[in-house]
Amino acid sequence: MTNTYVAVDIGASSGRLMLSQLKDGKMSLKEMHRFTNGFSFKQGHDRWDIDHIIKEILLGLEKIKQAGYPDISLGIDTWAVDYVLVGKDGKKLEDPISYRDARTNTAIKDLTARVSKEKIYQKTGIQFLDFNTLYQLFKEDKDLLAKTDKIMMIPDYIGYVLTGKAVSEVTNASTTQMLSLREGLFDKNLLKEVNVKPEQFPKLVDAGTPLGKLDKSKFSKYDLPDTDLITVASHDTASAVVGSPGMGHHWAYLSSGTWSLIGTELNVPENGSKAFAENYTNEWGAYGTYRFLKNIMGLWMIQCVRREFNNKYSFSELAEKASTVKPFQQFIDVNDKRFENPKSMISEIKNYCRETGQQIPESPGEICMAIYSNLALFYAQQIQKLNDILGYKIDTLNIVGGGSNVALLNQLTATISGIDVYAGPDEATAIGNLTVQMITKGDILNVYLARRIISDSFDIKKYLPQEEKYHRIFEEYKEFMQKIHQKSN
Ligand code: LFR
Repeated sequence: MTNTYVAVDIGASSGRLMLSQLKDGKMSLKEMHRFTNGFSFKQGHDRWDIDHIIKEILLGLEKIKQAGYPDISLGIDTWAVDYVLVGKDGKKLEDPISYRDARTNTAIKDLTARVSKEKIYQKTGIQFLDFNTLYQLFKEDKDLLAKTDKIMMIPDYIGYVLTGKAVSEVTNASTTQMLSLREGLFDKNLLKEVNVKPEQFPKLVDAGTPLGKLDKSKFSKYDLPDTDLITVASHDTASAVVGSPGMGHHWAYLSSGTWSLIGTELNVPENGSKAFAENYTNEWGAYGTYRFLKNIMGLWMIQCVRREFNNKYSFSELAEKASTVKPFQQFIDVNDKRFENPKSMISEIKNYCRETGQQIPESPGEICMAIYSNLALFYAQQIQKLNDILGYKIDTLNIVGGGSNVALLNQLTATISGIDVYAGPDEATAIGNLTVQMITKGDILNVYLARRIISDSFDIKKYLPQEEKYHRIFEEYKEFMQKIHQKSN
C-alpha cells in the first residue's frame, strides 16, 4: 500500500490540509480542506483563535477519512515566533497573542539596554525583529508566566493537543532568538532576562522526529483516520526551504507569502559583523542547515490593500491592474515598521509618498504596482547584500510560495537583480512538510533526491533578466534608501 501523507500548513491568513502520495518518482498534491485564519482584538491584544484552528484541522482530517484514506501520516507547520502558555493542568492559559500586536513596539530597545545587541547576535545569530519570542516574553504578563508550566510554539502546541506529546522543534525554536548557536540549547542567561526557566520549554527535537499517534479518544465527535504525527520543519519558512527545487548552483530562495523571506541555505552559520550590520538571520533548518535570510514585508501589503477594497478583487485581478501601470513611479522602503500593522495600508503608502515628496499612487493598479516595484527593488538589493556578506555570487533565485504566481513581480525581480529566476512550486511549504515526513518514513532517501522529485513533479517557470533598462532606476533607488536611512539614524 502506498503511504498517504498529509501536511497541515497554516499561515497568517489561511490554513490548509494537503494530501500527497509518491508514485513513479513523482509527488502528487491535493488540497483536502482550506480555512481562513487571522487575529482579532480580544482582552487587550491581537490574538489568534487557536481553538478554531484546531477545530478546522479536525474537520479536514474527517474529510480525508471520508475521502477514503483511513490511515495517514501528518505533519504541522505554521508561522513562527508565537507561543501558547500552558498551565499545570495541561490546558492553555489564554489565546496566544499575535506577533503583530503592539506590545513589543519598544521591546528591542528596552531589552538591549540590559544585554547588548552584539551579545545577543553573537549568541543566537538571529535577526532583530521586535516580535521575536524573546521580546514577546519580555513583555509578557509576569503573573501568567509564573502560572505557566510549559511554553509551546504554535505548531508544537497543536501537535500536543492532538497527541498529548510536547516537544520544541528546532526550526521554530531557533526563531525565538533564545537558542545558543554554540551549545545548541536554550541560552540560560537570555531566558533569565525574560523571566523564563529552561524547564518551561519541552525538550528540543530536530525536524523529522516521530511525535506519536493522534489520540482519537479525545475527539470522539469526529470520524478521524488513524494518524501518525511526525514533527516536521514546523516553522513554515523552514518547510518552504526544504520544498524549494534548488535550481542553480549558488542558489538563493525567496519564500513569498505573507512575508517575503529571501536568503540561502548554509551548512555553517554566518554571524559575523557584516551579517550583524545587515540584520541577517541564521534560523535553524532541517538536516543541520541554517536559513541565512532576511524578512521582507512581502505580500502582507497586498493582502491588506485587497482587504481594504472589501476583497472586491482577487490577487490575480490586482496583479492584472498593476500590470497596466508603469513600474517604479515611487520609491518606498517596504520594510519600514509603519507597514507592519497600520490601520490603513493604503493611507500609510500614500502618506509615505506625500512625506517623501513623491507621486501619490491612487488607483488599485497604481497602489499595487508601487508595492510590486518596491518589493522587486528590495529583493534585488538583498541579492547584492548576500553576495557581499557571503563572498560569492548568487546565480539563481528560486521563488516559491503563493507569490511565485505573480508573473509581473517575478519578471521585475529577474530584470532588476540581473539573475535567472525560477518560480514555483506555489505550495512549497506544504511540499517541504510532506518531504520531511517521506524522508522520516523512508520513502525518500534524503533532501537532495527530494528536490529532484519536487522539480520533476511541479510546474516551475523560468524568468530571464530583460535588457538593462532599469539599471539606472536601481542605482537611484539605492541612493534614495541610503538617504532615508541616514535621516532616520
Ligand atoms: C512566515 C513567517 C516568517 C516569520 C514570520 C513571523 O510565515 O513564519 O518566517 O518571521 O512568519 O512568524
